[in-house]
Amino acid sequence: MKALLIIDVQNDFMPGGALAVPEGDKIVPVVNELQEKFELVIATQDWHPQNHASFADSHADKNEFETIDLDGIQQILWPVHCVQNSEGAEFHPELNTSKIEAIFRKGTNPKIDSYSGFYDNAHLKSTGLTGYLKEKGVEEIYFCGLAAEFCVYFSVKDALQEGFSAILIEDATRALDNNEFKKAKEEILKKRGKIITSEDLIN
Ligand code: VGL
Ligand code: ZN
Repeated sequence: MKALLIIDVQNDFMPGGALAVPEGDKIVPVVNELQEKFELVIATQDWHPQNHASFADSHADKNEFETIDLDGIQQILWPVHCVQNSEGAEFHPELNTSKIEAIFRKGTNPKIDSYSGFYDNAHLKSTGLTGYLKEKGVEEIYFCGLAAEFCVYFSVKDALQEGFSAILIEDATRALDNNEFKKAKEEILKKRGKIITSEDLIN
């Protein structure tokens, strides 16, 4: 059984959003087309409280995109984004949500960030996604969404570690920084993940 996992296709990651990923909106029609090829479609949603520790605004005299030590973990400080129930946290209005069977929210603990859809960044608390997918008989997870070198990459890594096959659909993601994405792709291949394009699935 295979599943499509749509990572954080939310307004704040789109051009004009609080944490805009260049060309982030270009993936939306591709993701919609891909969904037709899957019997099981799941999504994640970055879902932060207003005072989240990953926000630069939550720290006195810290700047956006600065890295700090947060309880022993390196944390990039982000602009305020994907605040629970805000418009920025909503899915892109053109994302087809009718096939999404479950939405796993992450980043809800104000004290720790969560890039992966499976675990927080300290790998202490699970979202329950592994159990959900295993119960559904999923063995292969196809990944798309934003941002390529953060939430998508961390989710792919965790999926591989949890024993799933993980396949990244390269043209159904975009990065904040393409150099970092290149390194992430090399890591994925090293860990026996796969990288394909949407054309390999559509047609
Ligand atoms: C993300 C940074 C902070 C992502 C979420 O979805 O890739 N990146 N929060
Ligand atoms: Zn976030």
